[in-house]
Amino acid sequence: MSKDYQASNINVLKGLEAVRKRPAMYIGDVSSRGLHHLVNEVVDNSIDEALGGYNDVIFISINKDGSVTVEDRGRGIPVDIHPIEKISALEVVMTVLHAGGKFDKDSYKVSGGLHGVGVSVVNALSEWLKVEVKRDGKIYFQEYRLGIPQADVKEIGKVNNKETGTKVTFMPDGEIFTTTKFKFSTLAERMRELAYLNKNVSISVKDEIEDEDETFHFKGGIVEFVKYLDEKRTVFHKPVYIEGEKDNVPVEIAFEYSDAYSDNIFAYVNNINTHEGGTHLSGFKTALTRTFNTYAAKNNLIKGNKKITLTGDDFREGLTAVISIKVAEPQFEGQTKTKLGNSEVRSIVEMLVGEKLSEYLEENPAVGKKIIEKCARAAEAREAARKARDLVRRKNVLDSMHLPGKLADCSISDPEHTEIYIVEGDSAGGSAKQGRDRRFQAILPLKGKILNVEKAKLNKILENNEIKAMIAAIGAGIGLEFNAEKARYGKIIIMTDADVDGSHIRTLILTFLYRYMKELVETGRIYIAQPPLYKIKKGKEEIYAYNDDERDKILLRFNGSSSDKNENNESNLPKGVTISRYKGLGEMNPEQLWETTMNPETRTVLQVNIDSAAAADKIFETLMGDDVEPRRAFIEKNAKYANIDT
Ligand code: 0RA
Repeated sequence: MSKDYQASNINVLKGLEAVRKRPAMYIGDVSSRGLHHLVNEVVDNSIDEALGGYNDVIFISINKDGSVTVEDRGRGIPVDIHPIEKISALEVVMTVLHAGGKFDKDSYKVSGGLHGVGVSVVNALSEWLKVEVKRDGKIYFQEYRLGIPQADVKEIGKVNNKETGTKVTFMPDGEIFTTTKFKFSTLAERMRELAYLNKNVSISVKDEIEDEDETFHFKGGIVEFVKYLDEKRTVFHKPVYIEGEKDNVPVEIAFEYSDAYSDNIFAYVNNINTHEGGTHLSGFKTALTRTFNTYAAKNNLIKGNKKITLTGDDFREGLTAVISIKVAEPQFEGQTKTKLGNSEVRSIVEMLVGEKLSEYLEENPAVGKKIIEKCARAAEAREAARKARDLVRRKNVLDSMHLPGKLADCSISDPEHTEIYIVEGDSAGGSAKQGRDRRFQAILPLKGKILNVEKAKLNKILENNEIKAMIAAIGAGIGLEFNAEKARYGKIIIMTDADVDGSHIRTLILTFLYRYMKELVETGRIYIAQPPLYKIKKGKEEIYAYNDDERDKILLRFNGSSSDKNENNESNLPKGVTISRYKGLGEMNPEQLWETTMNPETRTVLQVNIDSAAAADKIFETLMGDDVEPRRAFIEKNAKYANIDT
């Protein structure tokens, strides 16, 4: 072995060690989220090949043994001997940090994920990884353990010269991740999004364990994305599609108006959802308002009430839009590094949208007229809502000085240490009030159904007592005037019964928080309490089970025999063991509620985080729309919001 090889080998080992020592620095975290990020990291490389025009299919599978395979028909990772490292380029790409693009400076490489760390990071965090490359009529192979090659790259077969591609299979390292179980829905959700954003690629996801599979290929790209987002809404026109490129920044936008009250704008930079917005988004908003206002004035479209001027908000009511741009060197800023900072992008997007949208409106005057009329109605409603809000404000209902009567506040006031439980029903609220630690836990019981904010105008929303109570208790305002810094509690914990009604109420509360206090959702301050489903008793011993799996494990421990699916069939139970199923929070006494669900030392709470805003929007729309059937089906299938928390 040459000296050079040994020298570079030491650097490789150091690199891998750094990744394994501080995995979160490279992939964000080591929870389920970081785990799925590994797949995204490999897929991003396949997408890069597609952006360069070299690849049109990606296959992903969760294999029987729990490993994941990502296969593409790109050019295949180069395998020739690297001039400096003196080893196969394939080995360099797989073992050296950030080596992915080294060979390929000119290529149109803008993908690369939020962290953009390369496949070597996936390799370093895998118990084992196998790569197969088809290139130059041959199949090459190499295998690694914890990122370390087990042998040199070898040729293992021949193929047709034109057949090229890369296939990576990896088993995440259980020593690194808190969970190594891949979820079909998490992968599928991201692949659906990628397929909309990259219309030339077909992406298949398969789960060999749960026996699920789905293929995503949308020839209409983001136009289809917008239609999908608005599937359950009534739209006013066909989506407007704008495409162009300026100063090497390709811009693609699709939007349409529906009868919804909120706006739903999804902005992507290099396929990454920029939750916090940035220059591309503000460029779009500015251009939209200006272009429509100019068009309306020129064509004399705003009649009647001359006092009304249309604002940016009016042009965004009911707007569903997808913005997708590519930037060679994106600067990501903000709390979650999802805000685009590149200042040149603002004017690029603004000019392109201004120009192309004016053209579109000249060619499609009927659509233009409909949009302006719709936005003018929004302006009138906004004016009415403002009056209603002023009235409410004058009555001090929104003022945090006047806390709602049924709030049992905590004694500490520093939000850093406090939490509020929003509880379904007065009786559970009563137990929670008695069971809580009153120093830092506040309780707000809500009674009956919460208003569905998806289906109501702002003035109606502000008349709803349960909503007023939440606004006043949290004390940070709502909507555009929301100020997270004023929030009176660090954590907002939603506690509802573990039944279909409970999950409906939880969704209504979440929808309200998502639409009107979004920042709390985005910064991870919303949680869902996890009350137990069962109490299992044997003699004096009492154990709580939070799901069916846990129940079965406990029963197995008691007697070595698991209960049947039918939990009411007593004869299946081990001798002397009883199970009670909690139907509602109200069935627990205050001590039990504290012990199982509220004590920070022993409880588990689910943090609500929205990795895919588009998915969240879709979920709320499905759950809150008029159709009862899909809602019921969804709730039954996803008892715990599989798609919005991790
Ligand atoms: C380095 C250079 C080239 C392609 C790739 C890496 C590559 C990596 C992955 C990972 C998964 N699929 C991939 N496909 C390609 C450029 C190849 C060339 O210049 O021919």
